[in-house]
Amino acid sequence: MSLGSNLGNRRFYLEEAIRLLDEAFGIHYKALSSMIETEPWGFESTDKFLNAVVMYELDFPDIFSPERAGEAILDICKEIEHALGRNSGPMYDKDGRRIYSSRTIDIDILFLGNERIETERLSVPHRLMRCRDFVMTPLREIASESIISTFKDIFN
Ligand code: PH2
Ligand code: MG
Ligand code: MG
Repeated sequence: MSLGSNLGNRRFYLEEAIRLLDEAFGIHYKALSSMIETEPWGFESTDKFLNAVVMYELDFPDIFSPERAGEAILDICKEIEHALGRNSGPMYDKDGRRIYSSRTIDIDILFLGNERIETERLSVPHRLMRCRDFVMTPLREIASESIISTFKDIFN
């Protein structure tokens, strides 16, 4: 998962998000990248980001489809974002393009094992990560061999 904050005590929000993810999943994360300061990507703001990537080793019952597991994880991410004061949902311009804004915390799913998922709410692997250094730099620190070899196009 990718974590980003550019409002308030950014390190606190990242650490608190990780603590709440550990609590929600009932396990400690498997790997955590360094926290890096980055310029806002895709929108104008003087508020720089703190970004990190965290990895969990999650087991879902076999009766869960990857889509259902992914959406359950997405719900957990959204709940934690809300609990940490992220107030607005996604906004779009008149052409349907995403408008980004500053936030206390953003938690995005990057991969779910080797799955590829497309639902109305979720695309996995995350569509934009390969053009986002703020994701790829911390991700490269912790990505498993299995993820790197399955998604060579992303890591190239
Ligand atoms: N997240 C965005 C848009 N732009 N820029 C940086 N540096 N870090 C982010 O986490 C980020 C962004 C959309 O979620
Ligand atoms: Mg995001
Ligand atoms: Mg998000």
